[in-house]
Amino acid sequence: MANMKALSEFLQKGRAKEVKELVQAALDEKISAKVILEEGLMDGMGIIGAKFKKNEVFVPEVLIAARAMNAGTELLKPFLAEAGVVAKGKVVLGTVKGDLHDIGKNLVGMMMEGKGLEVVDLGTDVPAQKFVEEAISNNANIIACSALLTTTMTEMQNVVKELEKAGVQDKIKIMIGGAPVTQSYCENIKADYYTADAASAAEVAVEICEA
Ligand code: B1M
Repeated sequence: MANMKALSEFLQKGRAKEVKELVQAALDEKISAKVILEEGLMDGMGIIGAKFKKNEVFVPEVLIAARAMNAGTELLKPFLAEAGVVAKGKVVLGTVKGDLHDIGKNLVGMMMEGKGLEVVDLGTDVPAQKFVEEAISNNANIIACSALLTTTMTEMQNVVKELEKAGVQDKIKIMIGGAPVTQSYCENIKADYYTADAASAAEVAVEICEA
């Protein structure tokens, strides 16, 4: 029987091959993608994060754990999709300028695609102007910004300003999220929506596109 504790431990050690094997074994046993994600992969990354904070592990260990996490989530991608859904809108997604964290952003993208939305993923380290240019040229309904650093989340305010400058703030909504981001920060910078996790982000995105 696939073991979520073992999955979490292999992720913490950055053992991508074993992580992939255990994720596949769990899927073969019909364990839900949500359980694998939350009790295996995110549990492991949460432990690594706590150790990183206490200087018990360092950037290289975190990086290989992150690679293992991305390898695992990639296998889950088709299982996070909902059967029979059709595209309801378009989202331009990215991690803001100066920020290289992409695991949460990738999850947001997968969940949104799973709900049938079309996602244009701009990657990491995306300047405010680029979010806006891409949203306009792709005729997107939503700009979705992720940030994991207190020093980079401020770029989200620039996205709001750039969108206003382009005069399309009524047509394109801005969603923000990531560990240091809060509802009150969202209100302060006059972004449109804050959500705390990837699944909620996908739900809100669908609501925006259907409105
Ligand atoms: Co970084 N790092 N890191 N790191 N790293 C954090 C974020 C940190 C909290 C660690 C710590 O000190 N405990 C800390 C930030 C402190 C702060 O600003 N308050 C930190 C730091 C300091 C740094 C460096 C500066 C370290 C250094 O170099 N000295 C450096 C910065 C590099 C840069 O970006 N310029 C750095 C580097 C790295 C790695 C490259 C090694 C690696 C990233 C690899 C990668 O992403 N490919 C890394 C990692 C992995 C982490 C931790 C350990 C894990 C992040 C993660 O992926 N979590 C993290 C500690 C932690 O979070 N506990 C840490 C799992 C992921 C699923 O969660 O991304 O939060 P998360 O996404 C969640 C929600 O936030 C939400 O949905 C997801 C859940 O469903 N969400 C959204 C995310 N985006 C959303 C968007 C939405 C809605 C919801 O709407 C649009």
